[in-house]
Order: sequence, then C-alpha cells, then structure tokens
Amino acid sequence: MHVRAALSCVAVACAMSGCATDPPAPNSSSTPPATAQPGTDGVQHVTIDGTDALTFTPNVIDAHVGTIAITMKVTGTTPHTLTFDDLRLGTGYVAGHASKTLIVHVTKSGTYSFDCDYHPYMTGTLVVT
Ligand SMILES: [Cu+2]
Repeated sequence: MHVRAALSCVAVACAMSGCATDPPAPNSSSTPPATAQPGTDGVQHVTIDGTDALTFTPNVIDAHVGTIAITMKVTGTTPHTLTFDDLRLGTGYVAGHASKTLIVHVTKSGTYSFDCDYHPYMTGTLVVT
C-alpha cells in the first residue's frame, strides 16, 4: 500500500514538470554532416577526411541535386578510396597525405552510400535533397 502511493505520486510530479517529453541527449561524439557549398562554377564543393582511424570524417555529406565535387583528403599514412558502388564511381587509390576530387552528377534526390575499397567497413552517406 505504502509503495503504491509513492509511485503514483512520482508519476504526477513527472507529468507536471514535463520531464517525459524531454528529447534524448544528442550524441556528442558524432561529427555534424558536411554541407556541400555551391561555388561560382555552379558546382557544389565539399571536402571530407579519410583518416588513419579508418573513418570518413564527417561521414555524412548533405548536397542538392546537381554536380557535386567531393574531395577526399587522406589525413594520415593509410591510403583509401572513396567509392560509390551503386554509381560505379570512385576516386581510385588515394595515397597517404594526398587528396583526390570525385565529380558526381546527381539527377535524383536520395541517399547514396559510399565506402573504401580497402576498408569496406569504412562507410559514408551522401544525402541529396
Ligand atoms: Cu580505406
């Protein structure tokens, strides 16, 4: 009896303070997406890093339908590729401390995933709106 009364008391306090509607805390370890910036050439430009931790950083690119120039900069000594398997398009081998730019023409909005040929678990997503 005593316990039940205490529990319903907590429920009322929670509803009144609105604590049930608080959004979950954001994941502070995730990197915000990279947004492709339109240049004077009409091409959207974005640069992401390929790291020795075997990650693309950031690993989400936001862009709009059109032409997107994605530069992958290899920040360490481990070579990578940036490859869109579905689009059959990629940078090919990019050596340590080098960078390469991939031009992608996107005509349809959607989500396009990419990865590294050498490290298939190294993945990223191009989100086109
Ligand atoms: Cu790689």
